Amino acid sequence: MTMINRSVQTLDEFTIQQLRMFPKATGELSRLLRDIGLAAKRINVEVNKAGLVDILGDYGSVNIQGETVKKLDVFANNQLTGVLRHGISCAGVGSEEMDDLVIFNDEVSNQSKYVVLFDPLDGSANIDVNVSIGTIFSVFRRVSELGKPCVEADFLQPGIKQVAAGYIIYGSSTMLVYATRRGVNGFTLDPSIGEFCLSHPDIKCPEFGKFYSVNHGNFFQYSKGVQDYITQCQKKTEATGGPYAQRYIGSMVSDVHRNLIKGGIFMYPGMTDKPNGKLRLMYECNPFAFIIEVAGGKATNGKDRILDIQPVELHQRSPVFLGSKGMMEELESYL
Ligand code: AHM
Repeated sequence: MTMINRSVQTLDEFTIQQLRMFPKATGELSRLLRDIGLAAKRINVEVNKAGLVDILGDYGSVNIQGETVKKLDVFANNQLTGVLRHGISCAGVGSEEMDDLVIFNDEVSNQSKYVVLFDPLDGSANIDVNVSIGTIFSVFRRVSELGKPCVEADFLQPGIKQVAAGYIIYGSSTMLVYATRRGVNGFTLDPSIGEFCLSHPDIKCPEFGKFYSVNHGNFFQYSKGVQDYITQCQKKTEATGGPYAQRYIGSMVSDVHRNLIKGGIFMYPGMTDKPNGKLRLMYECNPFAFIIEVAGGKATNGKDRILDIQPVELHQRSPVFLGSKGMMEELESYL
């Protein structure tokens, strides 16, 4: 018989313990995180089956039960939207997968004080080749009046206003990492009990690391400053301890997760034909900038702090540079 290790704290136990430190807290954020954790467990099950599509039926085809097999990113999007709609902590959601916001607009949701933005399955192009992918989320306290449906302005807040942000990485093990202003904590899914268990308490991003992560194929489309910095990363110098190792999977959750834990810098710069790069401010840059900053690192768009950018539209893109504080400062001297 498997014995449960009582010294291990589950995600629920951890958020409730945090809540007890604030007697006036309502517990809505804990419930919200629990809802996201539940969606993550369901998505995890499907992601783990992804390699079986060839024998179980391709996406879009009809499976043996007569159901249409949904694309995984659509499945993930529906799961997250569904749990948040049926929970009691969220007034509406925005998703990288959907053009428009979903305002829940029912009696309970209109009383909820949070809105959530998410990228349900980031890096989904990597599914076919069994590379880790992830879910990214960002939580804002709404600014509109409680009791009414939430509005676009609740979502279009600068990243500094995030109450929490996090990600789930579907990797060699599945982890949920989330940050509030109080710290960044990581939980690993224990499949034997189906719970996320605290495995990485109080994560700090090392001040310097050994990794730089960037799409080298786009090198000649980057600005001179970025090119010079990348070239510098490949040189041996006393001051930086370089050369750094280049690590780039092309799955932001995996690339940033590694650099958060081990130290390093992640870059998706603007390019000659795409001055704002590829990644989305609200779904990718903001949540990771928040996590990295709470962990002691830095995040900019090459000029300004990501968290200070006032968004003008939900799906806007932004160049992004984030990671270990010392490496970011080195980069800034080139830009
Ligand atoms: P997606 O929104 O199509 O999933 O793309 C996002 C991903 C990020 O996870 C990753 O950092 C980036 O795209 C990689 O892009 P590129 O292949 O251009 O380097």
